[in-house]
Amino acid sequence: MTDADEPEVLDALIVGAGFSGLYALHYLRQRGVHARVLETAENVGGTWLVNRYPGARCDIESIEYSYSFSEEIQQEWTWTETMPAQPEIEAYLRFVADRLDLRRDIAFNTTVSAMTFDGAAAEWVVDTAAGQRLRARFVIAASGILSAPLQPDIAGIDDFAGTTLYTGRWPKEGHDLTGRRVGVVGTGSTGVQLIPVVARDVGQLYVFQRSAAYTLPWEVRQFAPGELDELKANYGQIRAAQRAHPVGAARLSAFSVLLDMLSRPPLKSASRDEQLRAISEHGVLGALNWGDLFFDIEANRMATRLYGEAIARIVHDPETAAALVPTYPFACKRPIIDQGYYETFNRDNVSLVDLRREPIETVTAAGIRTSRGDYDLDVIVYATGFDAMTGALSRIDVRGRDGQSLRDTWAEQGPVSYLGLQVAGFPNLFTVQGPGSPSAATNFVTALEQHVEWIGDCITYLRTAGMRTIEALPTAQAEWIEHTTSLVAATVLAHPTCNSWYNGGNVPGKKRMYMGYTGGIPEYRRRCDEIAAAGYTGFRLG
Ligand code: NA7
Repeated sequence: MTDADEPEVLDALIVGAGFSGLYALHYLRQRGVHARVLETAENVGGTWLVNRYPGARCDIESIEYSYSFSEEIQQEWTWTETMPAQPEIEAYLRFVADRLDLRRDIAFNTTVSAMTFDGAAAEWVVDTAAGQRLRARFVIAASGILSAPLQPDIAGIDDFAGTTLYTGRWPKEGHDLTGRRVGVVGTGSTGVQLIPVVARDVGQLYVFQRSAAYTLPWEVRQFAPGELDELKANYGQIRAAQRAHPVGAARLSAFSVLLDMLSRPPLKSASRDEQLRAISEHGVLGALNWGDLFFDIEANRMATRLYGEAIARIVHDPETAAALVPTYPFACKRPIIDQGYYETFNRDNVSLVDLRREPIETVTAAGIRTSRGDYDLDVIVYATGFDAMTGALSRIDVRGRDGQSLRDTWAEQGPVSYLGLQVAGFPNLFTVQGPGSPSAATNFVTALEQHVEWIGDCITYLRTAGMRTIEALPTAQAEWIEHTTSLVAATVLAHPTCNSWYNGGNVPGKKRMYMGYTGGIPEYRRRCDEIAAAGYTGFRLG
């Protein structure tokens, strides 16, 4: 890196060394583009490096939640479990970084604080928190969609005298919870994964639940001897099926369970006997496995009631069972994979604190005080989620044409973007998995490979054609957002009671807008390819 007076001009600067940033570096390198990665953390891995909390796991099968671009990598790497746990994903990304010799172009412990577009030079000026400055023709924001943790707005949070842990920045060396009095705040995917695991060790666990979760019980297992080899021998077919699949994962995943539901009979037409048989045979999943829940809010509410009956068959204490029933529509939040979540509430050392009935008043030195009383704790774990999709970039002072602020643009207009690839007013800044792209509504890895390849090919095209800039047109952006929003308009995702990180409803003050593209990756890829082939329709090239 150079000093402020003699800035190096890179062809491309990549922000983040997670799944997206690593592939972006490799893809650009292969095309002779001089690129460099800046990464806040001390190693590669992105969100899979810092979310080291007990129980952290992906909800897509390992053989599909992995890069498809390299036959060598997919043959050489060995997954041990069907759904990969965090340590294995972290190790996989380290392996990839070493295998492709990526580290020499990554600056670790380097946080980007500001990025300013210099219109005259058609370059980005990138400043780091340590005061370094770089210049680059293009910036690729591979800064992650779930990488900006939300600091919960709870009074007295800093007054706690015990240990405060955040799932999104879990200590590398772990934290021994054996015999401790532990409070967990948050029951999204993270809380639901963590709670059954820590419950086995702690002395007493209090689960502070503001919104109950819908979960999909799941069996995760080790691969049987020879099973992975057989899968690897068929990787060509597996990847082809994955590419053709709307969610970029053709095997079992949280998404495939949801998609399968669409072809089931409607709940509204099911007899009471059929409903009860469904929960007798399939537990909570039986309550949700119906075709009309996504589009018919009444059917969705019926499913919630049935779901409550299924919980009551598992959880012994009726008050706890009732408190575990969600009050918002199923499927408006990401479905959660669960291994023994409800059973955990039958343990003597686990208590549910229903914040709908007794809200948190303050954190004290001794623990958490709700409207009903004090819970004395040794450790508080916050599993309170992320400012998704736009959070990581909004934390950087990004200035586009004429000093336009990206943070302000998204605050005022909502999380706008053209294709999730660029925001109008910010030339030469590409976002991997930006809002309005398949991203979180699909297998993230399949989606990011498509994004990285499209961006890399675009940069190569511009260089070959002697062009210096590419910029999304506001009209194209507006049409795209209208399109992505219209795709979910008739679904529960757009229901006013749906508050999730998908629509920004989990962040106080964030403008609500569904931030995914639900038309499926193949259709999205077709549109992106068509746009590129037509000379980048909807973009201004200069
Ligand atoms: P989520 O799914 O956003 O869940 C966060 C949880 O934290 C949720 O239950 C929240 O309740 C709760 N929360 C947030 N702030 C507070 C405060 N102040 N008090 C009490 N409870 C609070 O995040 P996750 O990390 O679990 O999962 C995110 C994604 O990561 C997941 O979908 C996977 O794709 C991976 P709320 O619902 O807002 O009432």
